[in-house]
Amino acid sequence: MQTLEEKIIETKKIRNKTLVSFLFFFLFIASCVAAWQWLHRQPEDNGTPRPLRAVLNTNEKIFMSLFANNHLARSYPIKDAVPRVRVNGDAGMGDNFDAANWKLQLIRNIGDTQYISIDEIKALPKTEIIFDFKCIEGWSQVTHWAGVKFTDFVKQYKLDAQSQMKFVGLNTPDKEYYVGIDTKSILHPQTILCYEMNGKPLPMNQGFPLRLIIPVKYGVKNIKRIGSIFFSNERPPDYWYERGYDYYGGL
Ligand SMILES: Nc1nc2c(c(=O)[nH]1)N[C@H]1C(S)=C(S)[C@@H](COP(=O)(O)O)O[C@H]1N2
Ligand SMILES: [Mo]
Repeated sequence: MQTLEEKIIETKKIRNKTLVSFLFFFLFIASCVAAWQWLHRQPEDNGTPRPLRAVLNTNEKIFMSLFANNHLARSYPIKDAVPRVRVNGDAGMGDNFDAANWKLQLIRNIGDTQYISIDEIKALPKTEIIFDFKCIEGWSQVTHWAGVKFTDFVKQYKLDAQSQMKFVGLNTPDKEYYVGIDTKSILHPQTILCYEMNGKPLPMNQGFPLRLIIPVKYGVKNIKRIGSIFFSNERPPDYWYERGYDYYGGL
């Protein structure tokens, strides 16, 4: 049996413990708020506070070092491909586009641009891919595409010197949407310059006449309505990178 005195002491102990816990809880919350405020007082680097950008850059280095050409995105049987493919993103997809006179601008070097028609591209070996297309917004769907492997395009147009460079840049004809991709990823065997979806020419809102399909990357890098392609050792401008996402965009 506890004496009255012992009971009082025990109650006091519990009260002290509760107070200390509350104090710690309060300090914890306060330091979270302070850290958050500090983070947002830091200078920005392409749409995100500099410390967060540093984390993204480190992650990117790790992902790049793990990348391998024999690591394929999973492919699916044709019956799994959805018939109605979601349309997402319309930057650079304005109405004032002259599809009939479109030619791909292949910028081989500064001041040396080659113009390539869609028929010339369709004449190259055709590759199909059915894979799970993933958007950073959190949705994904199994979709079916066809076009020419980027490596076959490189072979056909003798871009050996260019493909030694670190990055490839792609722009829409109006330059409203643009992506930069590390050359290793664009030379991955599943990357295609794509002109067909579900066995038919690409619909206008999905990038007619030519888009990029790059299964090793998130949706953002799968640029629709390609206008020009160039090569560079510096990171080309990238639409979503400038809005705070990581540059690499790998899966
Ligand atoms: N020109 C252009 N290409 C783009 C975008 C865009 O806004 N403009 N959005 C990207 C994003 S975020 C995704 S998820 C995919 C969506 O492709 P879909 O519309 O064929 O589903 O396109 C990518 N390519
Ligand atoms: Mo996306």
